[in-house]
Amino acid sequence: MSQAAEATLLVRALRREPVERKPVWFMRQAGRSLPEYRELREGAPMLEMCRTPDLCAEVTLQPVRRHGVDAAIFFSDIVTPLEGIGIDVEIQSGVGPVIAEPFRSEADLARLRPLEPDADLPEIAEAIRIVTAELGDTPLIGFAGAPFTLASYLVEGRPSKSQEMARTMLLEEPGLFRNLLERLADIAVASLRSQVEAGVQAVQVFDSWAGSLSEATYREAVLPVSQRLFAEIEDLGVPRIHFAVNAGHLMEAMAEAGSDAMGVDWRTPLSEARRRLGEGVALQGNLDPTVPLAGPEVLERETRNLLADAPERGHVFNLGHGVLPSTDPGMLTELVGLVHEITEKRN
Ligand code: 1CP
Repeated sequence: MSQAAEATLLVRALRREPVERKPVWFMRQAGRSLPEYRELREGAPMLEMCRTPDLCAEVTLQPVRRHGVDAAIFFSDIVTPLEGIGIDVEIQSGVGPVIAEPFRSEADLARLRPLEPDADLPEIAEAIRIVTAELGDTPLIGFAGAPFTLASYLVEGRPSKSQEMARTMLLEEPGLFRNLLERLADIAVASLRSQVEAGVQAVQVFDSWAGSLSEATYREAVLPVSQRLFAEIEDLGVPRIHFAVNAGHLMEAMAEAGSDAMGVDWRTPLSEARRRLGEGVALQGNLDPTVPLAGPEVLERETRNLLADAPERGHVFNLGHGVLPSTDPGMLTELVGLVHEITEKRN
């Protein structure tokens, strides 16, 4: 990693080193809240965009130009690697990922061959190279779907509120489900390794739907696989963030997977997360994504409250989940300014 990359606010905050002011970026900062995104998206299927390096690079850069965030997140989706190995998946507008032939039995394991990023998804490394050249000193975050969350899409075949089919398979056929998770971990590792090689300076593993599991089930069925995933990217030397929604009950267990930082959703106060997790892990989050919808006074009040409750060291400001599509982009620009102003004063 270059000297410049070492020095970014994001990387230092994720390593719990002192920073002049807190870094801020937003999950789903690229996307439907931006008119310039909607204009480019017009008519282009999402996964096709992910295969077009210039478009992908442009959409990744849009929120950095507009809001002055301290990091870009690479524009792609957690199901892109599945498409890369030949799974028939489509991202339906207003729905999310839909799998043509959901994963149902042992025979389906054969469809989950290893990912070879250079051959299967060369567009991603190319887009990352374009983005990092344009970003200059602003770091780029790469990402992957965690095994359980990807498994839930494969088994359910589409977005699901409580992952009932996936959780049933986990209980009824634990060996098969474990094999599925192991293959998905291999795919995530291959994808993340190639993203880092192409230039991303931090990675986030999204286990968005892990919160539907009890702690005991998470520990038994998912944690060992996620632990292996994080261990197999440790040598890359970039900070690793681990995130789930509605998973306050799993916080300690998920932290045991071995990331450098935990993404916290808005339901758990950051001071509570710090108390439960200790000083050894950085925290990212966690403004309620509806706060930017509620007007400038609420935005300032809630941001000040959150920062007063957040640890001084090892905190990256973010929302507690993705930007809601109806968010006024002006409020996000405002929020970036607020976080910079408030945290600069304190240092
Ligand atoms: O314009 C459109 O209609 C497409 C909407 C869209 C976008 C912009 C989808 C469909 N994915 C994305 C991009 C995306 N997905 C990014 C890009 C970078 C950024 O954050 O700006 C990232 C990091 C993701 C990751 C992702 N995809 C997650 C994990 C994060 C999270 O929100 O919890 C998940 C669960 C998905 C699946 C997915 N893809 C798209 C949707 C609508 C969904 C969620 C569906 C569901 O509710 O299950």
